[in-house]
Amino acid sequence: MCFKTETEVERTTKQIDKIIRKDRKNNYDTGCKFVLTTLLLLGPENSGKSTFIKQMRILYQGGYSDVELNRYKLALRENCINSIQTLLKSEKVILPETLLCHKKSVLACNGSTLDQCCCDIEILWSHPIIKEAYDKSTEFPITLPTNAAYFLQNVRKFSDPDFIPNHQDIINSRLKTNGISTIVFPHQGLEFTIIDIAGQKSDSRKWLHCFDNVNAVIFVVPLDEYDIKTGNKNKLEEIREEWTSMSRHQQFEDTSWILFLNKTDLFEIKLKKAPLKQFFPDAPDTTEVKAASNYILSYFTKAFKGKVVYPYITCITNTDLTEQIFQAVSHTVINRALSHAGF
Ligand SMILES: Nc1nc2c(ncn2[C@@H]2O[C@H](COP(=O)(O)OP(=O)(O)O)[C@@H](O)[C@H]2O)c(=O)[nH]1
Ligand SMILES: [Mg+2]
Repeated sequence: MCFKTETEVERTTKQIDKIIRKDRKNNYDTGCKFVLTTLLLLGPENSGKSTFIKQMRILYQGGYSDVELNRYKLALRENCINSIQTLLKSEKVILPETLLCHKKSVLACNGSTLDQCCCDIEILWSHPIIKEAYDKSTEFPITLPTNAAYFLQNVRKFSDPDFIPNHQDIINSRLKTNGISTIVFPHQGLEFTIIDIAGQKSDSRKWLHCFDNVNAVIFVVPLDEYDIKTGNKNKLEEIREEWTSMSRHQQFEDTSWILFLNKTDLFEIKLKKAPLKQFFPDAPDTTEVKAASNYILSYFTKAFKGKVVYPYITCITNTDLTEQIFQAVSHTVINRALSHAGF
């Protein structure tokens, strides 16, 4: 989505205000008083922005309502069927005769009829040809959902009519965000508002002024996309251009910049299969995650145009780690706010 008219901007600002007022009312009902702090999440699609907001929700707002759990249940079933169908539809996956009936059954199903092909998915997923296709999927012209293996391993659980997603299921799910999502919660004596502007990439001048009072921008980079090409560019190169352009924006002149190099777990697995040096010739010849992420870190910090950047290597699906990182981020934001105020 991008804002084309002034009314769209106004509508979105109102939408954010409404969510903030609602969350704030809940917070004030607990009797707290807060200093306001706003964090803006930026970064490409699929980098982990919504997952970060989900973690904040679990950590600081006590989780999800029944209606939301139901939405995630449906999303997980969709994620699961989508993962196996994507593999089966690849021209590179040639199945033996004995598996064709299972393929047919799976291709005829959708998220709401997952239970009817649960056994077929289990048989296919345990077969070496499908496992191999999954391992090599980045070499094929297909895009598997992140965490496809998690969805396929859990097909029986997701198909159960009484299935209720737990936090881990929700964190691993992919529910595409359209438009802006916001969360407001008290933490360390501050009221945090975190805004995820999702896919509003084009023409940032149209929407950036909706976010006047941002204390820090968190820019999320999916480390595991170093081996993906978009057009004639590497995906990380494309993301770095966005990073440069956003960090030089005068709107964020006095804003703290926080860089999340995310999906370290997937990065670590991928480094063993696809050497970083193959895609970035001046990278160290290593499969070691620390050295490889340090290289990507300097790749991004060299292209940074703001005043100061605080980098973190993250795995946002890990709740404990994300809690620790958020503690550090909030300290940074508080300290910067105090030094700006002359303390
Ligand atoms: N394994 C792994 N998956 C992640 C991580 N961060 C996000 N994801 C998954 O990546 C997918 C996309 O994340 P999402 O937060 O929706 O991306 P967004 O488009 O930036 O909002 C989801 O399935 C998440 O569970 C991570 O650190 N590790
Ligand atoms: Mg999202």
